[in-house]
Amino acid sequence: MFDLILRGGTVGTADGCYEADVAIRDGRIAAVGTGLGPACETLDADGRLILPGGVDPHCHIEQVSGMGLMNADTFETATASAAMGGTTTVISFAAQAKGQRLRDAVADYAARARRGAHIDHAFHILISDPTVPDLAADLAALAAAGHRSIKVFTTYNIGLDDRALMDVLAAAKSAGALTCIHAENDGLIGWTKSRLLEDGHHAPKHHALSHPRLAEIEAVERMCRFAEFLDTPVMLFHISTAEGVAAVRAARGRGVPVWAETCPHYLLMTGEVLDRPGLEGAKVMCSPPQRTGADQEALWQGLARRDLEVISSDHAPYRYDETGKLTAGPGARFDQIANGLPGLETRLPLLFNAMVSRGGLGIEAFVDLTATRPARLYGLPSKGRIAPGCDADLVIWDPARQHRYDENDLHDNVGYNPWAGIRVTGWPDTVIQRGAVIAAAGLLRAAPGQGRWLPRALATLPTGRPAAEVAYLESET
Ligand code: DUC
Ligand code: ZN
Ligand code: ZN
Repeated sequence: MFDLILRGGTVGTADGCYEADVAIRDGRIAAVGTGLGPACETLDADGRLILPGGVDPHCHIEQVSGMGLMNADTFETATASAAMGGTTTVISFAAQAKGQRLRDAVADYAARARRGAHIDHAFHILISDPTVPDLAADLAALAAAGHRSIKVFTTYNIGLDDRALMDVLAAAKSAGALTCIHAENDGLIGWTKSRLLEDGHHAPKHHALSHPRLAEIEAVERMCRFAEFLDTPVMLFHISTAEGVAAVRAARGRGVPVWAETCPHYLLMTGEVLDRPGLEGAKVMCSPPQRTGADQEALWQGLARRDLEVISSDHAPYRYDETGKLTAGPGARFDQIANGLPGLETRLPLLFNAMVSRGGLGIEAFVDLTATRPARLYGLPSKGRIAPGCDADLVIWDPARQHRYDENDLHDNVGYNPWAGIRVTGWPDTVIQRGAVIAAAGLLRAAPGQGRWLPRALATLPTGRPAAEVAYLESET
C-alpha cells in the first residue's frame, strides 16, 4: 500500500520523458511505472508533466548585503515564494559578519531557517573575514557536519584579495568543501565607477558601465587559475559574458575542477532594462549587470554544452522603497542602490517557457539544469531526480497553462515583479515535498518550519594534480 500515487502524467527527467505513475511511501518515491497501487490517496496528473521539484542553489534569504542592508525576505517569505514557483530545495547563505566565528554565523542562520523555512534548505558559508581565529578548524568541523560549500567575493566591500582568497581556497580544499565565487575584478570596477560618478553619470543605466565585462572576464580567468594551482573545486557564480563562458570552457578543457552557473536575468534580459524612466531601472539592477544579445546566445550555447551546469535565481530581494533600493532617497546614485532582484518564484516558469514552450533546449535540459545537476553538484543525492529512494519532491506541471506576470503577483516580500508584463506558457499546478502537497491551485499549503535542513556529504575532491609547488607543500604536511 502506497501513501500517494500521481497518476496519468508524463514523467520528465534529465534523461528522458515517459508515461508513468509515481508512487510515494514515507515521503520517498517508492516506485515509478504503470499498474501501481493501491494507495491511500491519488492525485490526477492527466495531460500534465511530473517533474522533480526545483533545486535553487544560489539565493539570498534574510541576509545582510555587502552594503550592510538586510534584504526584504525572511526564510518564511522567500521559501513560500520558492514553493509557489515549483522549487522545493534552496541553498542560501550563512553570512559571516566581520569578526564573527563561522560556527556562530551558521548557528544564527540555521536557527532562523529552522523556524521559518517552508521547504528543505542548506547553506553556503559566506566568508567575509578570514582573519578570525580558528577559521580553518571551524570550516573543517562545519564541513564534516554537513555544511560543505562556502562562498567568497573578489569584489564589493566584503571582497577578499588574492592572498586571502588563496588562504580560504586552501582551507576549503583541506576541509572537503566546494568554494563558490562571485568573480569580478574590484579595481576595474572601482576605477570605472569613480570616473563615471566624477563625470556626473549617476543613473541606473550607468551601473552597467561601472561593471565592465572585462571585470568578469579577468576575475573568472584568475579564479580558474587559482583552482588549477591548488586543484580544488570551484563554482563560478552568475556568468554573464560570452568570454566568461569561454574561460570556464577552456579551464575545464585543461582538467581544472571548475563549474559555473548563470541566471534567468542574464539569459532573458539585456542591459537595456536598466534604462527605464526615473529610477525604475533600479528594480532590475544587479551585479554583474545584464549584458547583450550576443552574450545571451553564448550563455545558451554554454548551457547546451554543459560548460555551464546550473541555472540559479540569485534571488536578492530589496523593496523599491526607503527600506531597500531607495535607502538613499528618490535621487539615489547608482552606487547607492542595493544590487539584486527577486527570482525564486519566477525562475522555473520563465525557463520552462524559454526552454520548452518556445522550443529551446527541451524538457530534459530544463530538468537537468534547474534540479538534477544542482542537486548532484552540491551533494544532495536524494533531490532533483525521480527515482525510487529519492525524496518525493515533485511538481505536477501544466505545460499548456498560460500566465501573464503582474506588477505585484509574487509571494515574496519584495512588492514588485521584475518580469511584469511577460507572458509564460507552462505552470506548476501542484508542488509536493517529501510526499506532502505544499502548494496547489495558487495556494500555499505548507507551514513555516516544515522545511528541513539538508546535511551534505563532503565534496568529492578532484583526482587531478595541483601545481608542482602545491604538490611539494602537500607532500611535506
Ligand atoms: N549580485 C550578487 O552578487 N549578489 C546579490 C545580488 C547581485 O546583484
Ligand atoms: Zn554574486
Ligand atoms: Zn548572489
